[in-house]
Order: sequence, then C-alpha cells, then structure tokens
Amino acid sequence: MKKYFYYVAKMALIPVIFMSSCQNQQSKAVAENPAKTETKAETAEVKKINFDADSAFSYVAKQCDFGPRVPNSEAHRKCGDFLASELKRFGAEVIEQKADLKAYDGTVLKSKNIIGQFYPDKNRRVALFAHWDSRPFCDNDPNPANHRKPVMGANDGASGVGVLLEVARQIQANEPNIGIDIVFFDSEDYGTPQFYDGPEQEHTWCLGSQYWGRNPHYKTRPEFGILLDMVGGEMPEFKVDKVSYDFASAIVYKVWSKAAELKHDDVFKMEQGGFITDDHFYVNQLTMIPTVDIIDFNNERGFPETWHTVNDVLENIDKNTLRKVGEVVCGVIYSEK
Ligand code: AHN
Ligand code: ZN
Repeated sequence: MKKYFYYVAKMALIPVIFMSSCQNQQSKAVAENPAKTETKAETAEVKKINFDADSAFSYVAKQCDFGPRVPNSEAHRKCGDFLASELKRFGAEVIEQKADLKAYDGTVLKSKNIIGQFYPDKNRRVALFAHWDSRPFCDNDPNPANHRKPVMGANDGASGVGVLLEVARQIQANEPNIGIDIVFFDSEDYGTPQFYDGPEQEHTWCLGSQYWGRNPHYKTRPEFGILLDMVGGEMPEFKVDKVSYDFASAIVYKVWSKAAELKHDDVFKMEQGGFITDDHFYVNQLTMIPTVDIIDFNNERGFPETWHTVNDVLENIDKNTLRKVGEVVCGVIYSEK
C-alpha cells in the first residue's frame, strides 16, 4: 500500500457558510469571459492590486534555473544569496538566519532562513511565509529509479517564493498601512523519505520553521501569518486544512472571504481539507502567530500529482494560479487599516 505523509482527518465538511452558490456561478462566468473581469475592480482595495503574474512566474523560473535547491548544494547556496539580494533590492531590511540543522539520517544541513522586514518601524505587522529549499528525493515518483533524484520543486517551494517576491515588489511600490515580514524557510522538505527503513522519528519536516519558531527574529510579533505552499499547479484546490482551522479560524475567514470577494472562490474553497504538517504548524505552535496555509490539497487525490516527482517542473506551473494567490495575498495586505 502506498504510504502518504499526511493524514486525512475524518471530519465532517465545514458547511460552506460564507459563499453563496450564486457567487460561485458568477466566478465561473468571469473565468470564461475575460471581458467581464473589469467588474471585479469594485472596492478601493481591489483597485490597488497590481500583482503581476508574469513577474511572479519569472521568479519561479529563476529559482529553477539554479537547479534543485537541496540544502548543502551549490544551487542552494546561490539561490539563497539571490533571494536575500532581491529582498534588499525591494527595500527590506534583511536577516539571514543561519543554522546547522540535523536531518532524519543525521546529515547536518547548512540552513538559512531568509527574512525581509518591510517598513520595520510600523508596529502592526503581518508575516508571509514560504519554504525555499527543494526536496532531495523524488520518493513519490511512480518510477522507483527516480526516488533518489532531487525534486526541481517548481511548485513545491519555488511557487510560494515566486509569489512572495512579486508581493515584495508591490509592497515597495505601494506602501501598505501595516508592516510586512517575509520569511523564506529553509529545510522544510528534507523529511524522512518513504523508502527509509530506519527508526521512526517525528519532526523531521519543517526544520527551518522549527528553528525560527524557537528563535524568532522580530521585536514586534506579527498579528497573523499566511504560508504559501504549492501555489502554482494546474487546477489547484485550496481548502482549509485542520491546523489553519484550529489555530487561526479568524484568519481563515479573512483570507478565504477576500478570495471570494475577488472571485477566486473557484480555487479557494472554504471546505475542510485534511491534516497537513507544514511550516504553519510550527509557527502556530511555537510563536502563537495565528497562521493559515494556502496549500494545494484535496482529500481524494492528496497533494498535486507532480508532488515529490520528477514532474514538478516549470512546464507544469500555471501562471493563472500564481495570479489568483498573489491577488488574494495583496488583497488581504492592502485591506488592513
Ligand atoms: C508532509 O509531507 C509531511 N507535509 C507536507 C508539507 C510539504 C511537503 N510541503 C511541501 N512538501
Ligand atoms: Zn515537498
């Protein structure tokens, strides 16, 4: 039997409280008819959203150009330097938080969380998270010959970072009312592979966020957080995972209702997803910053088909998905008073 690294919570679906079926039909009509998209620019906040999906996509491509960003590799080092320099270029105060983190097999990972603080003097702050490392193993690939090859991670890693770099560019161009901390976590994806038959261990995923949660950079704690993980796939489904729901229900409402307002409830579904261990679990548990995960996950198919396979490449990135997620993140940021 196939072994998955997530557990589907056997819970009743959350009723779809916040969206009417009428809105759903409208969003489909908009998606099919580009001429109607102007109708979405109704509120002041919506008008301010200039998120450029081509720019986000080029950031995903740029990361892939380095090769798989597996910790301790040259591609990883070079990409890390690039991400820090981009955040600086967009006006952030950057902290490179280095740590030697121990993997499931004892390998010491030379890790670096990359933190960009925008408008550091603002007291009200929001945190945006993504992981920037790629997985050393395609251990979910149907072909066992690929299991020890590294994942390119166009979706699993690079997509979230690509969206946030474009958000960073927007933040510099258009000052929000609140300060923003962008945190790129390292060593998220070095968890115990499916082929490993050594002793069972917990907490082998999300090593960078575990370190950051115990050593947070901030003086002023952000009021809430949004994690992006696998936000560039085709036909995505962003449901509400159990950790987001349990720790951060008010933020779930904030993000998913903004998505509905922007007519992106075709992919942002306010329905119960499964239980997923991701960086937001450690953020919530260790820092008490209520943090939601925007992650492509569906109870029937699990993670996207390309997940931890050799097919997680740029060709399978859908620019439209990057756009929807970027617009929702910008919509939330620019709605804060
Ligand atoms: C696990 O597979 C344990 N958690 C999902 C988090 C993840 C892995 N995100 C990307 N890769
Ligand atoms: Zn992964």
